[in-house]
Amino acid sequence: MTLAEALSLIVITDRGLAHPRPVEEVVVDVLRAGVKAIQLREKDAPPRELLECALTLREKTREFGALLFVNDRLDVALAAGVDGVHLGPDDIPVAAARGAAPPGFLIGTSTDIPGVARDLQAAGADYIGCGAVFQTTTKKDAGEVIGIDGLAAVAAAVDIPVVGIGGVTPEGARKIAEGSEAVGTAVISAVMAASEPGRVAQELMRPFTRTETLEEL
Ligand code: TZP
Ligand code: MG
Repeated sequence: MTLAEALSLIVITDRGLAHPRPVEEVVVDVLRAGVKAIQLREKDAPPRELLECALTLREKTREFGALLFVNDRLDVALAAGVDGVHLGPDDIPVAAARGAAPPGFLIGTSTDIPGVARDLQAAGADYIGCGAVFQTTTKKDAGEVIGIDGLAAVAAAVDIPVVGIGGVTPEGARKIAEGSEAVGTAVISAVMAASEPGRVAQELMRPFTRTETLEEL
């Protein structure tokens, strides 16, 4: 499976939204449903707690052959031995992380500006999260809604995989797949707050999952 295929859906954690279920329970449900990328993002957790959570999720993701990323904290990601880190504009720069990380360690980053996306690719980023594509209430400083066109411009500017983020629902995922070269989406609330997270995850992945047609066989 390529990185782009694994990124057809990144499920991002939020224990507040998962409540009263433990966040691990929601993660296992989506892993069972076939999700291949999880990002641990717990903004309120101190590093020690984040590490504990990363170690727990590392076991689960390994069991299902899925990738695990830690948001914001390269130190926690390296200490937990996960697959990668997701670094935003306020975190340590991608080039600095690349210099400190072992070979094969994955670095995701965020931008909604095509020129910046090219620079991040040159700095060593493996994928880009781009948004907010749609209106979101989950991230207070998500900035302007960029729409499908904004996402399409970023995806067209780089060769590395781009995923759309921000207010993505199954309907939004279909629009993204139709209107851009993004390889998938990253979601928090659509999955974390769902009563059936695995079922919603499958709906979110479907538009990006290649099905062979007769002509291709
Ligand atoms: N970055 C841009 S929008 C966003 C992040 C982390 C929040 C996504 O959450 P949701 O609930 O899927 O809109
Ligand atoms: Mg960050």
